[in-house]
Amino acid sequence: MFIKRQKSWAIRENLVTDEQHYLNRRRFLGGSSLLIGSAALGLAGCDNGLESKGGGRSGRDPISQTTGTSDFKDPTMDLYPAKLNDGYQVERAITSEDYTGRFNNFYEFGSHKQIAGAAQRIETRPWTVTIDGMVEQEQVIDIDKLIRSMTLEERIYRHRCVEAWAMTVPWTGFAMADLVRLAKPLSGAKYIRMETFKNTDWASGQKQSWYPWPYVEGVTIEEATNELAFLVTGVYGKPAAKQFGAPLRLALPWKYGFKSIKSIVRFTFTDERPVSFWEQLAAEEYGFWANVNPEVPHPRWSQATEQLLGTKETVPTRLFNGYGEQVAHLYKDLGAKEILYR
Ligand SMILES: Nc1nc2c(c(=O)[nH]1)N[C@H]1C(S)=C(S)[C@@H](COP(=O)(O)O)O[C@H]1N2
Ligand SMILES: [Mo]
Repeated sequence: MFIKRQKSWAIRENLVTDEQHYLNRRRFLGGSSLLIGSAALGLAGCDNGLESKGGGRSGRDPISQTTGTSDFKDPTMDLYPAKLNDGYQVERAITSEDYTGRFNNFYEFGSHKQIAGAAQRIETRPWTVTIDGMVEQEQVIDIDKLIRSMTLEERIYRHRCVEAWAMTVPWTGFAMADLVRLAKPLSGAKYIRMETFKNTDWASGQKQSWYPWPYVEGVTIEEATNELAFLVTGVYGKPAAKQFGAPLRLALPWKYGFKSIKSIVRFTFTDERPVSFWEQLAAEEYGFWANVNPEVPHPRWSQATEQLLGTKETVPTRLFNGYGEQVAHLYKDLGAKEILYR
């Protein structure tokens, strides 16, 4: 079933067949507090036990298969699990890694969800991150040096894809504000443009020339320094599996998921608003702001509700994905539609 190719929108079948896994997870969590992070639970390594009970996966161990970590030892392993920051918890159950690790958007590897196997081709070491543009001094930083210069913590965030599904994930990482501090932007800089790797040996999707590779995203500096903007190095209490966007991806929980760019190689500080990958393809559908807003439908579907991955539950969508308290002030001069587009 996992191997079967599905249209990117055909998530229903998956959601139904995964119910068993979800229930197991709930039982594992004891139904008491669903808000506990993987640091507290020591979740890393517990998934095998769940897997054997799950059924429907023909006895494989899909997590180790899809993460393909056997011959690669992550040099930052000793930093996990990081301390849970309990200022960032949510009322929803954490979506199981068994689900989120196999249902991904990563167009570099195809326009369907089952890219986890193919994504193992990313070579996450050596890896450098370039900080350039309107900064005091350009820097090319080794990823391990960067990670070790930051204080990692775990945060549980909701994630809302523009396709109307949602998940709840325990990310590990550091505040994007700390990267901005490290970059020392010049006073004229207003935006940060971010880029994913470009490597057709790894990512066959990047041979598709009708897409404007590399994947690009952008935020204002105010957004980047908002407390919620989080640079992710790990998920589920361990270094991020490649399909999640290792070794460094963004999490902007109040915006539609496509803003949360994966496998970042460059941060460019600029006074020009960046044009994102999706904005280049369809600006009327995927605007710069892309803040979650139940009142403004996508041109082709409603955004009023969202389906929780791994369950049959559909819940109302919340403005700014429920993070208005932290971010609404950034957009006070924008109208309902502008909150999304413009
Ligand atoms: N480089 C890159 N980053 C990306 C994407 C992508 O296709 N390429 N997809 C985005 C979308 S649409 C979503 S919903 C999230 C999905 O993250 P996940 O696979 O970890 O759930 O990644 C975002 N970041
Ligand atoms: Mo998405």
